[in-house]
Amino acid sequence: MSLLKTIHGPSDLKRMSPNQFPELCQEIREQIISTVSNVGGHLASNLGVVELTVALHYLLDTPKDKIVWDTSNQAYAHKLLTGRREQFHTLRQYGGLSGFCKREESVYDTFNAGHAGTGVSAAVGMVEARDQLGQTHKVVCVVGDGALTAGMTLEGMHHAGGLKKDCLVILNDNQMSISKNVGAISAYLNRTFTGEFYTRVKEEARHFLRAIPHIGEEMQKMVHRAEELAKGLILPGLLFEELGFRYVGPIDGHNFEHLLPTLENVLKLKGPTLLHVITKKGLGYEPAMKNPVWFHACPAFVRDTGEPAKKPPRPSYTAIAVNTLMNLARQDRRIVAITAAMCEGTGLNAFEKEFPDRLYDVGIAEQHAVTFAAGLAAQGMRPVVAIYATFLQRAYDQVVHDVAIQNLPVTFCIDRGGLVAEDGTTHHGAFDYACLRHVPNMVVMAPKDENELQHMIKTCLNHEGPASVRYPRGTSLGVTMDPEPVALPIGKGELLRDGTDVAIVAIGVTVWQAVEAAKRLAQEGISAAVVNARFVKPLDGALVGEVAKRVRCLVTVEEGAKMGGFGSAVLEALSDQGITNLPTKVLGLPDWYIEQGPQDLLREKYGLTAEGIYQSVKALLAQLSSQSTAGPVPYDQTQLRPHHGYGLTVSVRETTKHVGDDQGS
Ligand SMILES: Cc1ncc(C[n+]2csc(CCOP(=O)(O)OP(=O)(O)O)c2C)c(N)n1
Repeated sequence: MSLLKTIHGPSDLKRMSPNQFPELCQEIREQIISTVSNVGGHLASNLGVVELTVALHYLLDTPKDKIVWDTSNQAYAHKLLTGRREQFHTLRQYGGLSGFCKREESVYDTFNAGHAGTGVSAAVGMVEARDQLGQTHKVVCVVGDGALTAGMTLEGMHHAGGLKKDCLVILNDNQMSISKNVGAISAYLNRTFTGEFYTRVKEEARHFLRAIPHIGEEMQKMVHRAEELAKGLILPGLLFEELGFRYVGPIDGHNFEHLLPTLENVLKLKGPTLLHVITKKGLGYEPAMKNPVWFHACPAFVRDTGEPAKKPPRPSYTAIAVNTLMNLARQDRRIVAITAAMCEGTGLNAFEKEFPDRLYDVGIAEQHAVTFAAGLAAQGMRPVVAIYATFLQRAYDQVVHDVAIQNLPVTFCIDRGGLVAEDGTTHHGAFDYACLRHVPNMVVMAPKDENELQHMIKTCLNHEGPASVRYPRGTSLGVTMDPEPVALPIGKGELLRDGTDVAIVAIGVTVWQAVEAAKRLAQEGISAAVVNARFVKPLDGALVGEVAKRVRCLVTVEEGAKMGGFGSAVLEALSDQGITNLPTKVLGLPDWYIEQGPQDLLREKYGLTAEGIYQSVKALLAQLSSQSTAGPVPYDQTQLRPHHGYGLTVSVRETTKHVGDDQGS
């Protein structure tokens, strides 16, 4: 009889005997491994926190007591124990469970996350709310050693230490961010448990798999050994004590004999407390233990071998970008690359291999990454910040205040621009065009394909000021590559097709979709011009204006938020040129948060495919013909459509077939 199947919520867990927990954990691991092998996800982090999650839900009175999971990429066991086991197979899929905590998904999810380092601040807010409201529940934040390097975590601890309110921070220390954790804080944590204790925990973990058939017996031995070792090894966490936290630990996060009594005791302590728990990423699945970096956030894989289920047919945009960067770095000693804990994701691990002393992994510290780049640029270097669009959001002020005002030559390689699929709402790169295009001095580019990408990277590095190039998640198109990257003229778009009925002005990955749409329109006798804008800023207003003058209407396309984005730039350019009577339509992401789902599906849903563009052009032309007989076109109601996710009940008027509900949560 499965133990996990008997758990419909934490109260069922409380009815169990702790003796059953090792078996339960084994079942939880099984469930996580089999689901993630099908749908992909954050495997290694989740396998590392199974015991900790069971212990927390056993001892706390959730949902009255609050658990805040920092980043919340490690909340799968939490989901399984809080009534979501039956939906677990839908994890990270369109309409399914989120891979992160979502308040709209469960009362047990106390705070939405996806970006690292927000947990402590949110927990401190909850502590204050509790006290302000005269409540008595407990607030516990689980934060990883990677997220501990985020400035926000330290800001939160700094505040909490000063407030002196009851609050427990659990440091889930697996010595890994996505890759090996870096920097002085990580080195500090290392020193706290160097030597036997940590080595032993690792040893125990290694034997874990072998131990499973004889759980009881082996566990007892492990407990005994760990207890022996722990004696006298509990070193003060000076750093945390100085920040006003009582430090307890380190303890073995896979050992219930330690976890349960220690947690029970620290939950009774007054004031801010930090419990240091040592865990092992990937525990319970050998391939993930061997390669926790790949299994941090992996695609679907073959369970028996740990190999990816599918191999991409062509290199990714990321790989092309980094190859270009390496090519240019060979010729220019001033080029250095910076990542904020995303060496693998941004492809910079290849750069690091060739230029180990020209790659900086600054930890989860996007703000620092950007200002650090500004400092390098101020002294004559050519820094390249490779960063996901979504994480650049955190460094907005640094882009403006530290880079752009001083017109410093920092290159931003903005990866995962646009829709990113399964990671969903917190990870889509929706706002970068809008965030960057109003920043004076900034050049904002997006290539139509990988060949243009290499030229744009060269353009950035040639430019004597800040410049960005944004490219999507996924496989490149397979176009022929020019032998060498060449700098493009800044602010010049290209006219890919001329036409007289409609102008489709597109940017980035939407350009080829626009060309496809134009071909289809041509079959119906509709003559469509297609402009590849290349630059969101400086926009080629002259080209747009010239084409606009010979068509009857104009459509813009971008894979980004419509508000203040590329389409807005085109409309402003038309208005600046006095072209005010041309019917227009802006295609892009609407004013609500986009749900998780496959890129193709979301592109279709939001009308950003060739078919969607074709339909929008036809609708606009139809409006034009009806307008000539029936007066002005009414204001597009889709602009008014309210946010429809997150449990809010609102009435929705569907006005086009390409926008729809935010059903992801
Ligand atoms: C602001 C931000 N930058 C980068 C990331 C990408 N990221 C996701 S998880 C992770 C590592 C987190 O490490 P840690 O906090 O130790 O948690 P673990 O996964 O090891 O449990 C990183 C860098 C992110 N989510 N948020």
